[in-house]
Amino acid sequence: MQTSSTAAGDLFGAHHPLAGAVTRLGEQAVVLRGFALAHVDALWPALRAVLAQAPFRHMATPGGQRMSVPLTNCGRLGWTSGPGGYRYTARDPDSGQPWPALPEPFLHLAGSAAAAAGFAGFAPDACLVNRYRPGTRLALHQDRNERDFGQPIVSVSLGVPAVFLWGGPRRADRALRVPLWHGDVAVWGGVDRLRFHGVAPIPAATHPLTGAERINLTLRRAG
Ligand code: MD3
Ligand code: FE
Repeated sequence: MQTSSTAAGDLFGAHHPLAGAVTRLGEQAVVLRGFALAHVDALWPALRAVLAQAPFRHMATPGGQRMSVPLTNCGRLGWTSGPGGYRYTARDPDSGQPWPALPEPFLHLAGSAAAAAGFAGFAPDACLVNRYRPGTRLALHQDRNERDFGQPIVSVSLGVPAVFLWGGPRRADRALRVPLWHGDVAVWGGVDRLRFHGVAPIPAATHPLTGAERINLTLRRAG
């Protein structure tokens, strides 16, 4: 892992230990430190509106285990899990309604972060929203339910910091521990798209915006 600092400037706001830096995790994987800070004022109310329409819920794994991290979605397609496996659906299975539309501030942030990481023209059609409370974690896994692995994934961290686990192409590969703070945006694509990854148990901490929670937005081109 290599972090290079550039002049942060006021654009990023204060309070981020590395705002403006770029942490390179792989040939085509970077963390843009504090990139979302300038977008949070627009993102947050848009996220509240999504949650009012499609609240967080615990899904079950295909094996029947309750997932500890509740989730919801917005966009044309939403990621779901259940006895039928992992899949993208056009409707919220709880309400029977289409998922809420992808808010414009989400699209704007995803497109500009992808472009800054070298993936011009990224237009996501799916946003998975994960909510982490203290002690919850996400076990090492690969994301392979999308149609085109050539498309990048943009991930936005909000609230309480977390340790991201950045593995290799095989589950047994040793994972690097990468701290992610409020406002960090990670972009993964190309040769790094199928790396194993996860989230270590979230510490008991509070953040002024989210309270005890970490919220992660994962924007993808799923269809
Ligand atoms: C690296 N979520 O929902 S996003 C997931 O913080 C997921 O909620 C995590 O992993 C979270 O599937 C991490 C980061 C992420 C997403 C996809 C990746 C990292 C990735 C695909 C390839 C490599
Ligand atoms: Fe994942």
